[in-house]
Amino acid sequence: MPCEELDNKMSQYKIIFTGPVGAGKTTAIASISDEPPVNTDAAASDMAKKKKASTTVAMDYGIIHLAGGEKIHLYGTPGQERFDFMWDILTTGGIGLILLLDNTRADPFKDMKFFLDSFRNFIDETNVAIGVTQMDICNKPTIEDYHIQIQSLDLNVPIFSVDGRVKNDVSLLVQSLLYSLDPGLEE
Ligand SMILES: Nc1nc2c(ncn2[C@@H]2O[C@H](COP(=O)(O)OP(=O)(O)OP(=O)(O)O)[C@@H](O)[C@H]2O)c(=O)[nH]1
Ligand SMILES: [Mg+2]
Repeated sequence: MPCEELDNKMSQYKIIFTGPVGAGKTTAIASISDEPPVNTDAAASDMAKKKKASTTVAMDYGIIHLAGGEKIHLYGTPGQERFDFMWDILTTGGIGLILLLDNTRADPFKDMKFFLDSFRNFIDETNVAIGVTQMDICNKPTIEDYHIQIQSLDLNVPIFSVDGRVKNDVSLLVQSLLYSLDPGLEE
């Protein structure tokens, strides 16, 4: 079989990162990608009062190469709701969702409910794992508080504290999603 055909037969998976503005989606994909990531960040004037000067306007893209030749494609959504037309486009064909939440935002539980609701159809068909970022800046609410909120929504979702800038943190979050999809993957 020609190498090109063989390559096409290797498994390819797609994971989507979402969450509010500044949660660290672009940063997390850049941290974990095995190839230089693609991003579509643009300067945003309404972001001036925030700590960052740019925001994603279409998507982020990165890729993880697994030992067996499989590839995990990573897509990041824009956080701003005015670009929410991209959300459906980006989830098509995905196997799971990573929801990043920023613990310094005014109401991270409200953010969590909003994104779980916005991606409800996709989550119902796949799975979700949650990473809470910026806990080094603001340590409340705690991960335990998130667990209590999630239980009140009658969901069972892995939740971790992650720093989007730290490859190992993001990697563990991705692994927890893959494991919740297929416990056999742990081996
Ligand atoms: N202190 C701290 N900074 C973090 C952490 N995670 C990410 N960051 C920083 O927070 C900022 C996040 O920015 P982005 O990665 O652009 O956020 P985004 O989710 O892509 O935002 P949008 O594209 O605007 O929706 C960056 O400056 C990161 O370096 C964390 O856990 N702690
Ligand atoms: Mg971004």
